[in-house]
Amino acid sequence: MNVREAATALLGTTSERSPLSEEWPELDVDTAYAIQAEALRQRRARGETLVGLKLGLTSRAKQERMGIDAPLLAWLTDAMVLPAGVPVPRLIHPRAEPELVFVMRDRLAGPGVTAATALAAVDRVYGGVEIIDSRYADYRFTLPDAVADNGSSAYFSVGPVGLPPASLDLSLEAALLEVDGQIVDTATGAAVQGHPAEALALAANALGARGLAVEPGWIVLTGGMTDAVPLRSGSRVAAHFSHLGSITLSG
Ligand code: OOG
Ligand code: MG
Repeated sequence: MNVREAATALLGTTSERSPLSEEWPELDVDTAYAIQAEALRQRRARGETLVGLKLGLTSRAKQERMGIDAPLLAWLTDAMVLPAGVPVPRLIHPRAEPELVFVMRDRLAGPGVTAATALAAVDRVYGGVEIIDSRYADYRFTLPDAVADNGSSAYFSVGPVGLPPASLDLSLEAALLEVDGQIVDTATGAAVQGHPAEALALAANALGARGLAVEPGWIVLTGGMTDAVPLRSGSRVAAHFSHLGSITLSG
């Protein structure tokens, strides 16, 4: 199997499959990012537009659940945007996670980007919910598997309130995660690398090393603050943020 074949296979997956690393044991993280880039190329060739990027595995809750202790980057396209009120389309085994979301004003590229310079390049911060849907059975995968699978990305929804980042302390911004009326988890922005701007800086430095940048206007999901919860058909998941409003999704 080569990079193009792996990208095509993962993009075409509509039910649980075995991890790529089972048939490709020497798959490394760099090759996995090449697979991710090829999958993005194929998405763009079929008319999707790149709208930003996401970080994954930036909180301890997520790293511990997945058994992987390193963050990853993945791409977001317009086809992944879920407008408010639209039910989540049928997926393999979707899970929902609350995230802090940046919309960029300035271009940002490493090396040397700090949380402070990263935050200064942000236009607005929003609350959001990401719907992940790993193509791998039971969400069991290695870091290269997850990178190749574009970080399990499926859909994301951005909340109704966008604030200038200087107007609130994002390390203290809280999210309450609710499933069918019950609060099941809570976290603050500090769960994400100490401050979500640290995650943005990490992305800018990682992209800079690949000759890329975080571009103006891009949406950046900074990573699940809590563990993700299954989004069952007929159920309702909501994330309530302290200053950034609420997002409700139905499965
Ligand atoms: C990998 C994607 C992780 C996040 O926010 O941590 C992610 C996974 O958990 O399947 O999107
Ligand atoms: Mg996520």
